[in-house]
Amino acid sequence: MKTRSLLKFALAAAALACVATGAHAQGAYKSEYKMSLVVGTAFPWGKGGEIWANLVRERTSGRINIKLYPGVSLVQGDQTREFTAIRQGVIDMAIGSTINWSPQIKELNLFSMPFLMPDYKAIDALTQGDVGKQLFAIVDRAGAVPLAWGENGYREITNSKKAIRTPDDLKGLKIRVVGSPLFLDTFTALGANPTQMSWADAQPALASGAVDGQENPMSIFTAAKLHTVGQKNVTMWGYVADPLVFVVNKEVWASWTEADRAIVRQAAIDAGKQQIEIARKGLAEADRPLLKEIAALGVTITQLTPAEREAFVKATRPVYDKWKAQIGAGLVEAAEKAVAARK
Ligand code: X2X
Repeated sequence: MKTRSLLKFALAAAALACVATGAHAQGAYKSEYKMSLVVGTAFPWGKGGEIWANLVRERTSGRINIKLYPGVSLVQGDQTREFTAIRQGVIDMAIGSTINWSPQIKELNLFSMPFLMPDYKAIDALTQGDVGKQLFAIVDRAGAVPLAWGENGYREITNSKKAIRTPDDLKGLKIRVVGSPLFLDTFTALGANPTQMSWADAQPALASGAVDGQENPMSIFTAAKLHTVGQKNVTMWGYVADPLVFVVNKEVWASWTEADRAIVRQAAIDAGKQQIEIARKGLAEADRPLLKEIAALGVTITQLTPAEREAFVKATRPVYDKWKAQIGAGLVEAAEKAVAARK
């Protein structure tokens, strides 16, 4: 009996040692993980962050505790440096726009190709299909672990001066654009005067009239109350949309147990689904009720006829062709095929 219980003890000790070594290879958990976001929980984007963080906290019984850092505050508001900071470990995890990471990952410019994605089904055909998989492999190689897709949304053009119906209406308008040179090319091709600045700088620039207009999803327009900074004209041209990507820093990812990684991944997928629904609310329905709410704020909403829209497609085509080569013709062609085959 005595030897038997000794043996039992030895086996139990060995098992414990294994568990301990396993945990050691993974490394210690931090008391808090920093999640970077451009905007807070008043926006669908920030809501997605809140949902992800809450799901992870619940499902890991608090082992993984995430704090939101909106305003890209971990990189002093410079959203174009967010991806680098994730790679370097200044940021533990993030939900980032493909636009903001495109300075480091040129393939993410795909979604900013003017008029590539005519409708929500086209976005889904890319993110949820082979193209999405290819892009995740690229993000992974660039130095972060991609887990799920979310969505900022279709970026509509707004300004303080006039209703835009033709490319000519954009002539001479000073337009704030985001961090990729592709946007400078697009707006230059349209005859506008684009200027690149961060989201943090954009709002005061609109308020002071230093710039006349900007482009952002309607959910950003309403939550940031852009009608109060002179943006009284909105044109629904749906020229590009920016998906969001849920990622984790590689070292942080490696420090978690297999089981916790699975939880964080599934939580990102679940949060991404919910986040996309929130982002599309009021816009994906046939009558687009959100537009009525915005019009009620004294905003003129211009809807283009197919022919009017085509004039913008034509004017930006040289930019599309130039960037097709820069992004990689193979990837862009795969995207074009996926869009054409969408159900
Ligand atoms: O800066 C923008 O326009 C925003 C908030 O949409 C992004 O971060 C891409």
